[in-house]
Amino acid sequence: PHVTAELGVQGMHCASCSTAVEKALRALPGVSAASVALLNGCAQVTFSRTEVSVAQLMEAVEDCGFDASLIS
Ligand code: 9UX
Repeated sequence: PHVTAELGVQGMHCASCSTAVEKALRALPGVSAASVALLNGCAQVTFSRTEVSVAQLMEAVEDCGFDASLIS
């Protein structure tokens, strides 16, 4: 079953930042949707918990050069 998590993404300053984070999240196996809001620094990610973990989602954000936190 897919669930949606909300991640905080700190340090994004332009649309290229949010696009890069979206691409990185969507490239992960098990992620079916990712939407990153630049202005409020928030990412909504829909994923299969059997295929990918929240820790891995946060790792992908951090590999883009941003700080990630779990909002809900
Ligand atoms: Mo935009 Mo983001 O010029 O690290 S790509 S600020």
